[in-house]
Parts: sequence; structure tokens; C-alpha cells
Amino acid sequence: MTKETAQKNYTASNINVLKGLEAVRKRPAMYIGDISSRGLHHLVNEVVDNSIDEALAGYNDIIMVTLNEDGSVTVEDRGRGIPIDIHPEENRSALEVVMTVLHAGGKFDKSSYKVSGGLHGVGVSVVNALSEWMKVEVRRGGKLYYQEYSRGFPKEDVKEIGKTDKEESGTRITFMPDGEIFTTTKFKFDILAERMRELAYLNRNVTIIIEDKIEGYKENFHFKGGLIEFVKYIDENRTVMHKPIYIEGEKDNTPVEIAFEYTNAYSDNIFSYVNNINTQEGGTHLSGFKTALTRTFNSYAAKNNLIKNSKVNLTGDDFREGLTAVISVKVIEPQFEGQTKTKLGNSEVKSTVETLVFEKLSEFLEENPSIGKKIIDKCVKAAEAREAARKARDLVRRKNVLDNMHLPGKLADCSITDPEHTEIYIVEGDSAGGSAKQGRDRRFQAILPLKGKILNVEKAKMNKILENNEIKVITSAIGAGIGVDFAPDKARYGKIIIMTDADVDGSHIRTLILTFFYRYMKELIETGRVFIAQPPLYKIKKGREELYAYNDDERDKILERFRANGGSKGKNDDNNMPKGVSISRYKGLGEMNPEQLWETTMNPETRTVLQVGLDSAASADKIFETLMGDAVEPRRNFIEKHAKYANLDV
Ligand code: 0RA
Repeated sequence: MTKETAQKNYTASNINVLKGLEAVRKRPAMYIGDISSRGLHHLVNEVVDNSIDEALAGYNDIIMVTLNEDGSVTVEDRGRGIPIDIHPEENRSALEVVMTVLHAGGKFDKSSYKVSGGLHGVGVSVVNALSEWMKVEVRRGGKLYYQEYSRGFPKEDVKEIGKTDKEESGTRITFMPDGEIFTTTKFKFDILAERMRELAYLNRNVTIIIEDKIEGYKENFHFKGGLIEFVKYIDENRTVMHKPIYIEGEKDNTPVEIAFEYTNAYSDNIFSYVNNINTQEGGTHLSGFKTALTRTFNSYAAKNNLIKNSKVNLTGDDFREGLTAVISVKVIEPQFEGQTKTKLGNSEVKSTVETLVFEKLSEFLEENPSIGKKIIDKCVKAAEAREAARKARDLVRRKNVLDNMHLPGKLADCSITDPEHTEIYIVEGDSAGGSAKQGRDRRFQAILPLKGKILNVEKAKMNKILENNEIKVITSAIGAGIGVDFAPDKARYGKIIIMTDADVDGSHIRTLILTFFYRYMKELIETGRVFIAQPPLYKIKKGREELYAYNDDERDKILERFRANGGSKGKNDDNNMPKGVSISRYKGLGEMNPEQLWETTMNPETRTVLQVGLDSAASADKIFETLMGDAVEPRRNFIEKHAKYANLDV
């Protein structure tokens, strides 16, 4: 841009752009959730969502995501290409408007899109504002256009830089995340691939290719079977009872797609999506599906005399035991509600889904009577087991074990009772439990030491689960019931913090506890109340100065500093004494005295705790099933791939 044109173009709209981009850089978390790894990966999803929108509009069938060698990312599609003509109100290329104006997102012409995805839906301009640089290439009408930006500002006007095939169109966006904004700028292939796989299942016409040029990974996701393949993938390690049932249709302008099947599992696994967004808190589409399922199976069973011998009534829960389902709806103007804004509120969608499922499922059952009978038989068994579990639970309740009037003896409770302000540490072992009890702030911190391992709930029935002592203790300490009875509002603590040793046993115990929470107190995880304590791995001492390191990198940095100050030159080996510097490695929590434990791991002012979240509910389910379920081979593979403690334990 010459100085003259720059001045001429510097109008009110430019000032607004400036303010917009500034706002994004000032408060990035408001636009992308946070500035950690999660927010970083969100940038890619945001750009990909635009290419998915092009696909939903019917103009695109391929998306390529590339992690480049220099740390930047390229997202490329074969859509129509972002329009380049002059935008009448803004007086500059529409491309520049899309890339630099907040909420322009490309959707200024609402008629060109039916629905659009993206949780935050903030648009590509936000990604641009948070990138050190961004480059965009557009192929349209036989020409190739280009523009480049620096932290959201165009470096030059959009220019034509070449010709292309007339038939060719599309958009290619490359960006370098800004190190001034993010705590990390390193993309992880696995995290991105997980979402790309999910998107490919949800949009069966799209092929998504993701490549990591640094690590040399490449995946090509294309699932002709869409949701049918998705449920098969989710149940890969489960024993299924029949081929998936598939329902597809459109009513009141709302496309609905559902696939489901029954397995021999005890819990249900229902994943619901609105405009490709995982609605973790469910909503009207999910309740429509559940209602239809109960209604259809009840009337089918009655009509075909399949429950006349059953002594118990079938409830909605019975029709969902062992159910794996994926529900995907596209809603033009979705209203999101709930704690995490992932609950669909549009009331009309309930009857849309309900009517459609009732119609199509009835039809399916008429045509597949043997599957129908199998499912009903299973549901009857579920009802009988539920009845038996209820009796077991009543028995336990009568003995007051799950009653919070009788808190477990091992629990050292806190004095404050308002869950807003309280937290409970679930601690591995009595000796660490002892240190934690002495070190804590007893006003708001409760300590519950566990003895050894809790039961693997992935492999046990409800009545066995209720007999397990550690599970009883955890359940009564939290005081909000368990499973279908779980009432999150009754939880006695606002934060549940799992504190285990940094070794193989510790990580196993942690996984067992998390599996239990995920299956039987899921809302705790969904509402972000479960945390993992981060005890230090090393204590480094020099003279009177004592420092803690939480990983090897930190340890090396501290040693480096001591060395620079003290002129000593030693190695980082355990128990090495380089001139007055000593390192001790904590092998377990029990090695720390109460003061150290408080200082390093429990003091809210100084500690770090990891919040347990569900990035993708489907992948969380898969991980727990892989780690805790029946199949051995996939577990071994998973552990080999993700093993962290392999060299810590020798
Ligand atoms: C605005 C309008 C149109 C398409 C797009 C934006 C668009 C944006 C992105 C972002 C990544 N890939 C994209 N592809 C398209 C409609 C164009 C028309 O009507 O021709």
C-alpha cells in the first residue's frame, strides 16, 4: 500500500477493525477459551470450521491440514474461495474484510449458508489477530489472489498473483500462532487428528487429510458410512449385539442423523452433536431421542407380546443399558444453554427428533424382528438387574454406608460446609494421607486417604461396585449418591483433587478413580470439578535455598541457574552434590513432610492442579474402555504409545 492510499483508506471502518483486533489480543481467552494448548488448538479448529461450512453448503469435499516445519499450520479447502470483490460498505476486498473484521466470519450473507458450526464461531479474523503472521491464497474464477497479515493487519492490499484452472477454486490459509499470546505454540498431531476424525465421521462427504511435517505423521479420514462407522469405531473394543441401526431424515428444516447399537456394556454411551459441536450437556435433541426410544420399544414390545413374562416394568434407563449412540442434528439458529454452553435449548427440536425416530425405528423393527427381540430381551434383563441393584443399594443404605450422616472414619473433614469454598483431596495411601492431614488448611480442605486400589468399575456390575469399600468411602464422603442416583448439587465439596504418587501404581490408581467418576459421577467431570494434584518430582537445595522442580526441564533450569551463580559444574544425577547443591527425587508423596506437601502441592496460592476435562466425550469413552475394558491388545498398544513413566520407575 502506498502512503497516499493508506491515508485515503484510513476511515472509520479501519478504526473499528483496529479496535476489534486490539480487543482480541487484549482478551484472547474471551474469544478462544484460553491461551494454553487448548486455545492454541482451537485456532486450527476455527479455520477448519469455515471449510466445513463450505462443505455443509455443498461446495467442498476436501480439507487438508498441515503442520509445517516452521511451526505454522496450513488449512486448505476446495470450496468456492473467499470472495475477493470489493465489499460495498467497507470499500475494500471482501477477503480483507473476512480476515480482519470481527464477526465478519464470511457469513455476512446469511443466505449463502444454511447452518454453520464452530463452538465459539468467532471467525477466522480472531485467528488472524492471534497469529504472528497469516497468509491467505484464494483460487476463484481462474485467478489466484493473495494477502498477508501481521498480527491481524494487512501488509498490502489483496493482489492477483497468478492464474489457475477455471474449474479450480478454494482457500488456503497459513498462520503462525503468536508466541506473545500463547503459553505454548507447539501443535500436537494427536489432538488435532482426534477432532478431524470426529468431523469426518460427522460429515461423511468430506475427506480430511492431516499431516505433521515435523514428526512425519499423516492420516486420511474419509468415512462413507458416516455415523454408522462412528458407532462401530466407538465400540471397537466392545462386544456388540447387532449391526448399527441408522436413522436419517429432515423435518422442519432440521436434518437429523442418528446411528446406534447395543453392546454388552452396563452403562450407556450417547454422544450428541449440534452443527458438529459436541453437546456435552445434551439438550432437546437428546431428550427427543431418549423419549422416542422408550416409546418405540415399549409399544413394539407390547404389540409383539415380548414382555408378558417380565415381572418388572421397563424404564427409560433399561432401554439405554449398553446403548452406544451418536446423534447429529443441524439447527439453523441454535440456542446453547448450560454451564458450558453445550446444551441445546431449542424446544422445537425435541419433537422433530422424537417424531422422526419413532417413525423410522418402528419401521426398522418391523423389518428386523430378530434384532427387535434381542434388544427387548436385553432390556428386560437390564430391568431385572436394576431391580436387584436397587435392593442391594437399599440394603447398603439401611446400613447407612452411603449416608452422609455417617461420614467414613478415614475422612478428615473440613470445617467450612459451603461447597463453593471446599475441596477434598483423595490421597493414595495412609502415610501420604497422614502428611496431607497435618499439612492442610483444615478450614476448607478435607483429606480422604485410600488404601490401595479401588475396583475397576469398567468390568463390574452395580451391586459389586456398591460392595467395594474404597468406592463406598469416596461416595459417602462426596455425599451426592452414585450412578442414576447421583445428584451433583448435593456434592459436599466444590473441588475433588486426586493426589497419587508419580509412578506406575499412582497413575493406575488415578485412572481407576477417574474411570469411576466418569462412569458414575460424570457431572463432576463435566462441570470441571475434578482435578489432579501435581506434586514436585525433585527438591533442589543450595545452602539455605530450597527449590522444587515439577519436571526434568524445570530441574535443569534450576541447576543451570545455581551453576551460573555458583560456578560449580556438575551433573544432574540423583543425589549428586555439584558444590553445595543437592537434588533429591521424590519417589512418593509419603517422602514429603506436611509442610513440604502444603507448600508444593496443596497451597492454593502456589500449587498447580490439572483440571480434568472432556475435550471429546467420544474419545474419553474410548480411552476408558481401552484402559479398563476387556480387550488386552488395544490396551497394550495404547500404553506403549502413551507410556510416560517408562523410565521413571527403573
Ligand atoms: C464468505 C462467503 C462465501 C464463502 C466464504 C466466505 C468462505 C470462507 C472460507 C474460509 C475458509 N474457507 C472458506 N471458503 C469460503 C460464499 C462465496 C460465494 O458465494 O461465492
